[in-house]
Amino acid sequence: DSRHDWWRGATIYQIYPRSFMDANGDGIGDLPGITSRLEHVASLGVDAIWLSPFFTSPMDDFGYDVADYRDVDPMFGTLGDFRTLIDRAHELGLRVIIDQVLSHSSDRHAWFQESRRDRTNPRADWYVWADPEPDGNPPNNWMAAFSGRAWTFDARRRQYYLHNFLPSQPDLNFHHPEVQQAQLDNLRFWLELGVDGFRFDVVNYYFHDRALTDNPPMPLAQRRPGNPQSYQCQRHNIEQPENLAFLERVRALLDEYPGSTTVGEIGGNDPLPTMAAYTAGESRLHMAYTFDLLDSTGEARELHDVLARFAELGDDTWPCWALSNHDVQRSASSWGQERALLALTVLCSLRGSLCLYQGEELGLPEAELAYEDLQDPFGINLWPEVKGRDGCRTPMVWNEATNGGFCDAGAAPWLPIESRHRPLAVARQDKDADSLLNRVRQLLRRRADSDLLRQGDQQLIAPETLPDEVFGVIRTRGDQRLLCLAHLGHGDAPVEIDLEALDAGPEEGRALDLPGMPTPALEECKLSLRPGTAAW
Ligand code: TEU
Ligand code: CA
Repeated sequence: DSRHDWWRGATIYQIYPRSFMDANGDGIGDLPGITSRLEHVASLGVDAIWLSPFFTSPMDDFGYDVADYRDVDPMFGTLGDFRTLIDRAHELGLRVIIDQVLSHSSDRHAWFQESRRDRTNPRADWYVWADPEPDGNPPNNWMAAFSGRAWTFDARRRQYYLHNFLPSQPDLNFHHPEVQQAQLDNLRFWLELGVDGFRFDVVNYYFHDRALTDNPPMPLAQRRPGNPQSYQCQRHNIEQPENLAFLERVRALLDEYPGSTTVGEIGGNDPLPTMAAYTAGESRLHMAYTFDLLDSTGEARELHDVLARFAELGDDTWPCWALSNHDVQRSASSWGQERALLALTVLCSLRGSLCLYQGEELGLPEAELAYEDLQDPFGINLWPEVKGRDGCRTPMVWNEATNGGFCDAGAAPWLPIESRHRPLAVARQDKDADSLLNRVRQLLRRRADSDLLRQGDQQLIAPETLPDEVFGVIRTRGDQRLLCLAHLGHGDAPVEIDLEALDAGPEEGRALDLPGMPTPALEECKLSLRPGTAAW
């Protein structure tokens, strides 16, 4: 049934609940707030929403530290509010994908409370515990992502426990069959509630090497200054072969709910082979979320190389591309604000599914924050070397009121509203037919209505056959062919592209009108393309 394949080529809109819409005036976004703004999301023409975590949590990592996998944090509302949200989303034709942070829990989770009590309790091995070295040091050299060692000593058990992130995010021990079963049961709980799929947080972090082998050092060239985890290869703390069998169990569960889907966040040092393995043969994950374009600055060669590497994995691997999310600098800042539409036009030309991050449709730049404003432990711990993640997490701007319509004027938003965002608010762009928001709506509809764009094959055009700084792909489906070009260079001078030389200039070919782009001059198979524009 092709309806069950809706996720192939779909556009997924990521909502960060804390920062989307505050309905009860406490300055923090919540589920009723999201429900009240779903019409905006539906107006974009996207297929689904992905909700970052809204589960019970002490919020040390803003919800990526779950204390109860089956309940809504009171800050965000109730399970009843979530049911209302799903119903409204479905009414509007939006599927609902929720984040699942299975790899680690919060240290406030009842499982960890029990596990840390002593070495003999029923959940003693649900987390990764290890004795200190004779000198008292941790059992190996593994480092955590947000600074320091991946091991914290627990005085009661007189043992270290593993955490790949904050000390308050202990890693679950997936080698334990009961842990696997407990997490599968949690997934079933949400499937029964009617969710359409999951975004799996750090899906390649579930298993660790039981021998606790030291990680090798990272080659100098690949270290990111200030980020301790980048000083060693993530080899033994993550990504163990046992995960494949677990993902097959996950898939078997999902297959009981036709039309449901999964997208796995796959990071680490060498994610490509992992993506291939995790999405192979329709028995594991549906989609592999890729980090590769998240730090793109919009250069033709860079885009080509990323896609070429990915293409080597073959057609079996279904990517999910994103230019922005809640962890990285907003794409309007990495590409340049005047290139926000160009960036999305390129994104929409790619084979794979797409993730759009809230505010990307408005062209919001990264917020500039003072140290005093920072909330993210990653940014605070590693300041000033690492920029942190608060700059992409400031609240959405719905109108031009003091708090951007995100919360009441009297409330204090949990992160400040960026003043440069207010003139880009939804209400203002709504009224302007030429606004980025309205262009993005047209663009996304174009993609939504095209089987070729959503599911067609893709062939990269070799940079050597194109003028400098021009990026291009050819999409094909049946007897349809679409050539997508983007001039990512700067300056004013147009370049001329000989379509015949690209083997892409059939007589009946024509240039399509693209939202917000000049109609390209196409004469005798010669296309003229200006810097900063795209042509299909
Ligand atoms: O992020 C995983 C991830 O990529 C981080 O290790 C990354 O290094 C960090 O965000 C700095 O850029 C996921 C979530 O997206 C993130 O928000 C969580 O903090 C993290 O997992 C832990 O659950
Ligand atoms: Ca609220």
